[in-house]
Amino acid sequence: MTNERQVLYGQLAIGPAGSGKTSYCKAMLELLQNSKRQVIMVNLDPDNDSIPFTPDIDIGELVKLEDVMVEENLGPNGSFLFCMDLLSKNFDWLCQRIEEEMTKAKEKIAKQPAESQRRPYIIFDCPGQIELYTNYPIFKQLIHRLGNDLRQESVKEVCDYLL
Ligand SMILES: Nc1nc2c(ncn2[C@@H]2O[C@H](COP(=O)(O)OP(=O)(O)O)[C@@H](O)[C@H]2O)c(=O)[nH]1
Ligand SMILES: [Mg+2]
Repeated sequence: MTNERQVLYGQLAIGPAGSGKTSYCKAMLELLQNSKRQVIMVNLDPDNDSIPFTPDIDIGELVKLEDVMVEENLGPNGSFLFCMDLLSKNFDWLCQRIEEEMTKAKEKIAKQPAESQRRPYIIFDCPGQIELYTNYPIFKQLIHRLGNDLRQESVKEVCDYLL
């Protein structure tokens, strides 16, 4: 690949709370790592208490559910929506973080033997609250903007895994 605009492939794990999204993301990460693929893991669930992998990007860097509950005097559901609204308003932050992780991933790929060099892959572990998909445009906007707004890369094809 020379001047070709590089394409970033990935998945969003979407489904009801407790349906196995995080477990699925972990299994996908292990599968891809076994084939020497560089993977960028993104946790977008502010209520993901015990993540069984280390996310490269975490919504917790931007906002923490427990802080919102205290500072905004909201219950768990209100705090959750507050966090997602904040993420929506800070979409540029997410794009910037993805670009940073892409740079790191490319540096690692460059050190791999040529025959095992493959494009990085991105996995989003998404929240389970169904109203985020039925009543709010945030995830529709997220997928649309991921395809359009990333300056150096684009998320060209995204598979939604409905669990
Ligand atoms: N029996 C069974 N349990 C699972 C499976 N996948 C996940 N779990 C369990 O279901 C619970 C919720 O899984 P989690 O991945 O956190 O779901 P999430 O809320 O959708 O992210 C955890 O206790 C998992 O260990 C599966 O394929 N089979
Ligand atoms: Mg989860």
